[in-house]
Amino acid sequence: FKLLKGLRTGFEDSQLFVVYQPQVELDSGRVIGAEALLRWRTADGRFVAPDQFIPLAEQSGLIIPIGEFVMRTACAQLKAMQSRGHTEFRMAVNVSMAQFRHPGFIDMLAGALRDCGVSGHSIELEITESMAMEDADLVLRVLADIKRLGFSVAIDDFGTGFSSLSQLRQLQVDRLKIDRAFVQEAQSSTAGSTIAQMVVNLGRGLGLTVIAEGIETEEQRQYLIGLGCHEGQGWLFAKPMPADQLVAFLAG
Ligand code: G
Ligand code: G
Ligand code: MN
Ligand code: NA
Repeated sequence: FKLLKGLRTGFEDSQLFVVYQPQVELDSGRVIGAEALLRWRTADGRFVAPDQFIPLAEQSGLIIPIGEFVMRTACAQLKAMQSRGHTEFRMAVNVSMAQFRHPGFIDMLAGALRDCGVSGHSIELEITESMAMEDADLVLRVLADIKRLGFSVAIDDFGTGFSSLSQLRQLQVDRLKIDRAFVQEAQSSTAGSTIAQMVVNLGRGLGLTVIAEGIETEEQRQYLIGLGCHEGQGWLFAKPMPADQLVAFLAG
């Protein structure tokens, strides 16, 4: 309860901000985009982990204004990258089930695009695997509206939920994100490597792009390339960084 109160006043006092983690094409290393990640630094300088405060924001409804803040911040940053010549840059933004359920969600997205002067075609929304398998009718309906605005859609944390493969086939998604747990177990455990391999094959078989997260070593990068994984994200390439550093990172 105290944390929720802190989050509410922290949001009002601009303690929340967005960092960006580059995403690369695995074989060439070319930067193709970035994932926007929310951060909370309290007044006394401590960081609260997203795993702690995002569930709280979801339960309390605060995720609606906070999610809008993230979307608008990411869209404005995207616009800034585009005006520096990075016209192919793709911005990925995480969204919650609570946002999908909110009746104003699609209008919020359309408003953010309009006000920032960007197209949905340069933005990817990340939904988690468990979310994609929950409330199928609602998710299918909202996804259709999202696709109409031009957004692409990725399924985050793939491999950790309980996907219905027939449902996955129905969803209008563009990309699967292999959860970092499988990337990190891929070379040390048979189960980890089996799942990583299965997710890549499943994604490719469905005509989707596959991106692996949490890549920390060159060995992991080579292993994933060998599996046929297209894209990656992780400390090997870059940690999440503030907007000004992202601009410098792209400049090379
Ligand atoms: O940055 P970090 O690895 O600590 O992120 C932890 C989790 O928080 C990730 O699973 C990520 O998807 C989630 N997360 C980060 N930013 C946002 C956001 O803006 N909205 C939502 N819904 N989740 C986010
Ligand atoms: O949305 P998602 O939960 O997938 O967010 C990615 C999270 O993973 C972020 O919190 C980010 O800080 C974290 N992360 C990104 N790259 C790495 C990595 O290479 N190793 C580890 N351990 N965590 C990472
Ligand atoms: Mn994500
Ligand atoms: Na993830």
